[in-house]
Amino acid sequence: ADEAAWWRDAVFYQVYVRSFADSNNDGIGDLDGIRSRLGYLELLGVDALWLTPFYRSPMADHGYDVADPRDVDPMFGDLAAFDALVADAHAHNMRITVDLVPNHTSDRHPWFQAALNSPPGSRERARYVFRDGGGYDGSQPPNNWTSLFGGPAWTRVRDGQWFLHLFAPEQPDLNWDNPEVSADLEQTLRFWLDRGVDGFRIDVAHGMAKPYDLPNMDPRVLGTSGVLHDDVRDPRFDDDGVHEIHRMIRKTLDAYPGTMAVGEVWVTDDERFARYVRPDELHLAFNFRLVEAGFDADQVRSAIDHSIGAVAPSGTPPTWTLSNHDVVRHVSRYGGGDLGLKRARAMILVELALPGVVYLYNGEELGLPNVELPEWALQDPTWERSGHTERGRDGCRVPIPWEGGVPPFGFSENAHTWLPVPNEWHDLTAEVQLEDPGSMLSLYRHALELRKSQPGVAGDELEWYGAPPGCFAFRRKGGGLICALNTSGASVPLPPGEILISSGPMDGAQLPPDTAVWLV
Ligand code: TEU
Ligand code: CA
Repeated sequence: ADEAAWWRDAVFYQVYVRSFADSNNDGIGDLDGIRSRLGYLELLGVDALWLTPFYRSPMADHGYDVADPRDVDPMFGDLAAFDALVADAHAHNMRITVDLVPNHTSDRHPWFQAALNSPPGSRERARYVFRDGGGYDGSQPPNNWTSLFGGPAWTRVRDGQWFLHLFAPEQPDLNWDNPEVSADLEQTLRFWLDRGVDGFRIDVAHGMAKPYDLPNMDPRVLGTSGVLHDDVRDPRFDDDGVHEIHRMIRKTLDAYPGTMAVGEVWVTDDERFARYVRPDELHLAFNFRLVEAGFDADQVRSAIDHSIGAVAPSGTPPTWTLSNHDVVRHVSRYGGGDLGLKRARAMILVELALPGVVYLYNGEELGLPNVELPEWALQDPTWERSGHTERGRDGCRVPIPWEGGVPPFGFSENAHTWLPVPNEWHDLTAEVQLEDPGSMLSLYRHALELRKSQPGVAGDELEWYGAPPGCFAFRRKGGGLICALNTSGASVPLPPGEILISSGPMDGAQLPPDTAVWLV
């Protein structure tokens, strides 16, 4: 049945809920705001939405610190607003997937509050990872693990014990050896499935399970972000025990036909990565190789080959991502300004020509750049915890400009939005771009429509053509469509065929620098 499943070649659209559309003018995006923009998303031509966490939360990590996973935070609406959003999205032929955060809770979750108020060794503490300290007097953390947001992964509580947090101290890690923890996640899954969701995005899906004895990190992986360093394993992530959790999740989903789960799996070893996508585990796993590749044909090609190769043994489709809410927007990564835009236009044609599943990040279809926010505006915990050496992730989370000439451009009627929207974005509004056939938005709409209508975009394997240095061309096997990309400094001849769509003006019959085309 999976061979025909809707998600195998779907285009998902990630909605960063705080930043999408504000219905009640408090300056923060919300569920009713999303509902009011479903017409736009249908016009854009996406198949499904991924909503970032909207659950009850004190918002220490903007919702990735969940205090109640089975309720909507009043900031974003309520359960009735969620039900209305699901119903309307379905009426617009779009599916809804939601974020799950099983690695940790908020420190305000009733479980963690109970753990703080209970003694060492209690049942309440056993839902989290509490340990006695190291050093002769227990004043040192239990091991040398670091938090991905900076500093030690341990915080000490009043009675002297320490608790583990791979992210902020407001995000204590759950103890997945405790059956209460998995029973609770199963309840959360059913809660949202019964409300009609079509699937889940699983946060830190390679985390959750921890090795029983919590061995020290190898000094060579200290200070990295959990990515495997060649043959050196990072004990914080990708513990074998995590697979049992994914099998529980899959079993629950299988009782709701047509639903799916995609995991955030930051594991670079192909074999270990492939263990997550199986008929009895995750349907899909993100890979971030296109995020890591520069605008360079060789790097992009090797990212593509690698990603396809990693999932081939599993028979599951690859996934493609250029941007998300954790990384610098790709227009800026590619050089910014007109050059960044031109390259981003080329890369969306590459991405949409590939076999598998595409994840778009809200605002990329408008060509939004990362924003250099003033320091007073920064809110991301990674800014605080880095000791202000890193600017954090706010720059890719600025509210979406919809219409009009004055910030926040229809995102809200309140001028004080949670992050300020730059004045220059009056040229980038959805309203302006819908009218302009040369806009980024028009390119996305056209390419998404062609992707649906071209039978040639169906085959699962790629065939590469010989191409000049700095260029590549591939065809989906069994189909007619060829995609060619030029990242070199000079125009190059095109493969034979008729041009279906190009990311920018052609140079006579030649493909100019920073440009991609589809040919049939
Ligand atoms: O991200 C996990 C993760 O590994 C990345 O956050 C990355 O290490 C980080 O962005 C570096 O700054 C997920 C979510 O996508 C992220 O937004 C959350 O902050 C994080 O989990 C904690 O829940
Ligand atoms: Ca609001």
